[in-house]
Amino acid sequence: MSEIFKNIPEIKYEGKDSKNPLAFRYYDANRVILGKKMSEHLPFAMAWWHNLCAAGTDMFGRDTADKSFNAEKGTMAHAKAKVDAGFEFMQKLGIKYFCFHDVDLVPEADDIKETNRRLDEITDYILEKMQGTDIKCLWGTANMFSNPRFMNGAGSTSSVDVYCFAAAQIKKALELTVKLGGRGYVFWGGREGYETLLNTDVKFEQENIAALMRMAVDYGRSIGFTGDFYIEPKPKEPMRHQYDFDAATAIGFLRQYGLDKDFKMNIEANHATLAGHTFEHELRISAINGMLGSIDANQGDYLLGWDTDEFPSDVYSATMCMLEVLRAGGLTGGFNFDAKNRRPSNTYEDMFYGFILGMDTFALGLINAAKIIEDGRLDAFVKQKYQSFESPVGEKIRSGKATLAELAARAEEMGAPANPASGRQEYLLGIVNSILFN
Ligand code: XLS
Ligand code: CA
Ligand code: CA
Repeated sequence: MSEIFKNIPEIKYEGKDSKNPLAFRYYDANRVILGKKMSEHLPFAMAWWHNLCAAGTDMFGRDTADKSFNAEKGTMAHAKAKVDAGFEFMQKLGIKYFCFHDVDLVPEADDIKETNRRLDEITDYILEKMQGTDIKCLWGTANMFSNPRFMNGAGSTSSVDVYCFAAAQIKKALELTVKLGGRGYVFWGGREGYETLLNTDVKFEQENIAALMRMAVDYGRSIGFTGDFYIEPKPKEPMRHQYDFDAATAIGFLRQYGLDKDFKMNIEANHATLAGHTFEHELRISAINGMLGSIDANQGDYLLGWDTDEFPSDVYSATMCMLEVLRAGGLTGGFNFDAKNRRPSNTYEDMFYGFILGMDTFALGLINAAKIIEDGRLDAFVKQKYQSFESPVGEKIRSGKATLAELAARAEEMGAPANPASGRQEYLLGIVNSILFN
């Protein structure tokens, strides 16, 4: 097999003064931060679909990039060429994980038995390539949103036959995830939502989605899948209303249907902002519920109201993200660059620049977040802010022993309480800036 990304060397750490475009300026895999190597803090992953499949097509125009990798598209030879390209790409960048949808790996046949045969063949080939490397699958998933059969959803479809088809795809994708050593299995509810209540039974649809997830958990556990199942929340696009709007909604759904022990969240930055939240808000809500599993590392554009899936370049946001991840004790999943080059960035070099940008951005985020934690002023401020709850009455409230009548009596006794102390937001933002730009 010949080299695909000719003229692109292994990407190395050269330090912040390097002007070499094909080098890391901040991501230094072996650098130890808060007792752990950067590479352990940041298990990066390549998204098969964006990196090896998407070639720039949008609603207004066709491909701008060539992702044929010297093979005829739509053939198994092309599927294998993508594997070769993917492994060369990951090895040159030091990426240890990949994520995939079933249909990213092989061209889908009309007959699912044939598609599954192709999937067996390609995953045998991926396994072969994995040997002698430390590359593994981060998570797998089934694409249950592109094919027209899923126009009314997969778990939420109105057709019992389509529902069975979705079950078949999940079954196979789970088997492949186990075969490739995957840490997780994702449900992104691409068409699990609705356009109008005039034609939709929401309760019926949500119950069916939960039943499909329950069957997936049972089957996954029966074939030795010990990882986490993830819901990846997204509020809209493609559907007008998506059932997994945000982390809080998805967590409520999982609890409602008794799925919360097997599932965690896969939080995507761009989906967080589409839901009107910050990335760090979604991470915090997941973490405090014990459900911070994995991250789709990308970013949106504040001028555009859709899912632009850009490579992360916003160091401030990456810093806030890494603060949440460090405080939560790390991820059981990883950081999947669910990101694509802009349409005019259409060369092989651009594919590498995207990852170098993303990896350096998260390395900076990690370095900054560790400094903020070591500095201690932010954490100390938050602790101090709630200090009044360390009083006897505060402790009674916190331990669930207080009564409303008792608290009301105390309020009557004291008259009007003093205003709480200042939130000092500007002071705290100043601390963050002084740490970021010291
Ligand atoms: C789409 C999602 C999708 C999931 C996997 O917006 O990000 O790519 O990550 O199905
Ligand atoms: Ca995603
Ligand atoms: Ca996305």
